[in-house]
Amino acid sequence: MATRVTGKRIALGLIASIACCAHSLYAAPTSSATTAISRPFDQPQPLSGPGPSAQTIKAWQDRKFGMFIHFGLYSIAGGMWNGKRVDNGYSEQIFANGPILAKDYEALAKQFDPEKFDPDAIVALAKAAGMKFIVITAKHHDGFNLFQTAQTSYNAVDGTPYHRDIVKELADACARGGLKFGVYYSTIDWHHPGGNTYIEGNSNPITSEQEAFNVAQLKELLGHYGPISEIWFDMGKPTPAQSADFAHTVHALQPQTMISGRVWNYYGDFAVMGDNAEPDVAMELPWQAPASMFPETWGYRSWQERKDLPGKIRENITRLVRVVSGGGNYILNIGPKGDGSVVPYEAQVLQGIGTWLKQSSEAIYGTRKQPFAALDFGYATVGPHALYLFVAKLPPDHQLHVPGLADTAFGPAYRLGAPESTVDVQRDGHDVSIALDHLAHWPTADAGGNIDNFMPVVVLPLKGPLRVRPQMIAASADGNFHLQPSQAEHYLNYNGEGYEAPATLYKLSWQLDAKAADYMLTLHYTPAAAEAKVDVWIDGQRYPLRLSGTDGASPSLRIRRNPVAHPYAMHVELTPSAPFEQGTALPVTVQSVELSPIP
Ligand code: H79
Repeated sequence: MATRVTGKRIALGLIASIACCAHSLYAAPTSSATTAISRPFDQPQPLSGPGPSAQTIKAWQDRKFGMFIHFGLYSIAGGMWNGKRVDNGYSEQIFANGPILAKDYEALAKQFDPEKFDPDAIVALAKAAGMKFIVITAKHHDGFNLFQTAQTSYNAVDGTPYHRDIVKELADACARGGLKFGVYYSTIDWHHPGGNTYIEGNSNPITSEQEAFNVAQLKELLGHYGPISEIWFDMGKPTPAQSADFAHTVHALQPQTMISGRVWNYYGDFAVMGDNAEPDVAMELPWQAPASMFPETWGYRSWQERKDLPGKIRENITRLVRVVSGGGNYILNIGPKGDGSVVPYEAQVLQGIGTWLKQSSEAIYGTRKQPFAALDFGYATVGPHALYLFVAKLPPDHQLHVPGLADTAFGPAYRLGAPESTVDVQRDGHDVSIALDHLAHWPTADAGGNIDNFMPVVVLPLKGPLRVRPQMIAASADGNFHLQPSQAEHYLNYNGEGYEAPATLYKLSWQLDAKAADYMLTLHYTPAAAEAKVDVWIDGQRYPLRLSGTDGASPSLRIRRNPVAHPYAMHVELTPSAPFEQGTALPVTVQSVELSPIP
């Protein structure tokens, strides 16, 4: 039988000198190469090297909504070449999609003179939209640079009639306007001598010469433009050493810059979903969902059909709310025209979102993810003093049913923005419900084009701690549990070896309606050649397990429930042996976890 080891003993054993680590789930830095933060032991630890502080990460997460700008030479082409539409792939990639000869594409630089590019107006638009940060394409795959770089004259200052540093001007405008500023940086370069043009998925290997070029540019970007709140690495298929090189270059100059997961090989400070994708599993680490106005393009496309403005506003409010309710950050793109002007339709979408956000801001910024697996009426977030319910779909009985909240004390509920009309929260078994018809300001009819009435928010003021009884798995009649992976919450590692690499599983988590205090636990797994080590966590207590590999069943483990730490459910988790770094996958394929009570 495996020995029982407490998390506290592990933490103290590893780093005896750190006094802050007495909590059983918290890890100290695990090696001499320090990381800026450590996370609870049942979560992946950041890879080594300096990085953003816990405070920076929290502030980044609290911003929730930002602007992406795709702007470059491709904006002049606008999805057209030689008078014809180029419709295979994104318009910012027209160089490769055309395909266009390098000398012909380069000639666009002589036309680059975006006289209508107005950084202060863009900042004002972002603020009107409720956005808290802006990220612009300093360099996209075409290799053209919006900033002055000593590495090549192929940049807005030295290679165009515009002669101005767009990155600098936007950085300054963000500073004036109080927005955080970040840069997008593609590590591939179709224009680089000897570089590849398009290969499948833009998963280009990075030559060591390209790596050196990128590092030199990163030093410029992190050195010359003030604080960079995030750097949005994108694409390519760097080696782990190259990802580390890029990340370490950034953090050596600005440890507080949040690095996107698309630096790959798990070196990011936040995970990035696929283009226009959202996760379908629970997330516990910082993450962001990147979105374009239309999935077909990020760069300006002159012939894009832009219809149904109210629908586009509603779509983006819904995406924002869904992402924020999952604890993420939503970054929505605009693709200005070649002259630098913002497409009116895109400005109107942002203004529409801003109108909605003005009345709903309390329920978005600075909130935490919803503590429920799913809600039939929509989404939720948790603020310091309230639970916020976003009503995407009016339930037929006009009541909002929220599971597992019977032990939370609430003040009277009201519609956000209309606190004068209230309704008491009803207790309903383990659940609570709110009768919307008792609210004077409830929109009874379909919101239609009226954004003010779209996705209304109900506030449940908290009068004490939020206590959520999770959805629990019941024991069979004999008190045993037979836990399947399909019943578990899955936690995934994103942004491994490039865009096409699938996310890997690092944690399974079950909530059990356990009646006994002590159980024998056995893990069943698909036999494999190698030995493996995993940790079982019971109510926050770590139990290491050594798996022979060949057996398919673990030694049995005596475990004990901790109802003080987890009053409702017994929380069972499986992770790689702690501490484990970002990117570490569970070393075995789990078939089931069996628990039987010990009388
Ligand atoms: O800058 C934007 C894209 O140009 C860049 N990422 C965003 C933020 C990007 N470069 N390469 N890729 C994304 C690879 C993505 C490929 C795919 Fe697709 C996206 C495959 C399916 C969706 C492109 C669009 C190919 C088919 C449709």
